[in-house]
Amino acid sequence: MTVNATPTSPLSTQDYIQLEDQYGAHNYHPLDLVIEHAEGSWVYDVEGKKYLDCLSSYSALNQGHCHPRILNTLKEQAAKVTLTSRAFRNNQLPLLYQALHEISGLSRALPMNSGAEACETAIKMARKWGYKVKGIPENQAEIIVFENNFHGRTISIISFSTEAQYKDGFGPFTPGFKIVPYDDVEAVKQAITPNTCAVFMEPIQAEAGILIPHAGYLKQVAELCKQNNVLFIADEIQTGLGRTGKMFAFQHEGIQPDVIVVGKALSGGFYPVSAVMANDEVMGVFHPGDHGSTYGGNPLGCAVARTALEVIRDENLVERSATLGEKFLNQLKTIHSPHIKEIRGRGLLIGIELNTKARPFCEALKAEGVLCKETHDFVIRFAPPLVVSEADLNWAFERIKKVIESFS
Ligand code: IF1
Repeated sequence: MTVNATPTSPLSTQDYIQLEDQYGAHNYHPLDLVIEHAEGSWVYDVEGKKYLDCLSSYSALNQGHCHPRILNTLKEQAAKVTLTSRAFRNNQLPLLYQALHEISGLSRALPMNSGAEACETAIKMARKWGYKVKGIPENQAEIIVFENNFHGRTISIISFSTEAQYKDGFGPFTPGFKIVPYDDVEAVKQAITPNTCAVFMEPIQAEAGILIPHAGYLKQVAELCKQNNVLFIADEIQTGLGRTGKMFAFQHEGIQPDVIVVGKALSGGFYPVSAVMANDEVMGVFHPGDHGSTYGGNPLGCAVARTALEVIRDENLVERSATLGEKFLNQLKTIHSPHIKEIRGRGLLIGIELNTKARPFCEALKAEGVLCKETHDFVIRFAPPLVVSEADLNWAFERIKKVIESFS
């Protein structure tokens, strides 16, 4: 079948799906709606049907779709200068550095584009710190990571994935990572050696099914790190920037990591911008030529990111996430169904763990106008934009309740 769009015969949902199937790599299994435009918490498909977005592109849209303030910055900056490369300076990067310092308390930042690149950067930085500052013998540095982690798709990152599918067919892998069970302080303690340069973790394991460690865990791991001169690296790419009801998820335990990695909502969904933050002693290991990126730190991305951070502050998105998240979680807990194993969440990052496959529930919710995605087969993840209204959440709740309670 050939598919051709003309002004009189626009493409249908099936046409787009067919084109995608025919010409695209099949590395995804998306829900079959084709989004045409979006605003705030709502998306509209090519048939004009509207849906409440309860995924927010995996927390990249904390500020909601097409936020007018960020859009304005994007337009204005795009008309001025978009890319300088780091061969020259631009007048937006310094201002983003300052904004990142203000939210993190860490003295320096390094800009990249995707989350995976920022995680790679943190790994390189931790290793170099291990050799140059801690004095680990060459090529012996070890990084402690966790079962069921998710930090991206590059070869080095999948090298320490415990998800067979993420590794299958992609070897050989990068050595230097020690995998221990999550939420087990003793396991970290046992794994630390004089060659350990860092502990690298998600403060809440989102992809693994919204796994929230027990109270005190992060604090105890952070203390272990201090005692052993090991860097604590927090991957806040998904949990950061307000998603869990704090600016960063580690703040629930009042700790200060040595390194923080952010991405996703750093640009409010407009543009890939990520960053690694650390203090002088750690960031100081990078010298000119050690590391970089063509687009990392470009003025368009930096301007967009700075406005995206301002929106989080000016619209009290951290507080909204905390209050709305608690209300929504309590509402969800009133749903009674033999299919539900556990409901857990922090802020507006919520998972409903089922004792059956979650995908059919997500399909049924889509038919009701609520978009969400299963994670790890058995968990439905809810992560609406933090600008979502209470009324819209109530609307979603009614539909979620109906779908789950009527599921046979
Ligand atoms: C996909 C998952 C979520 C992340 C954390 C780094 C990255 C991610 C904590 C890498 C990315 C995304 C990737 C996206 C789906 C999504 C995801 F299910 F795959 F695991 F959110 F849970 N650290 N997570 O969550 O950032 O390089 O993608 O910018 O389709 O792979 P990235």
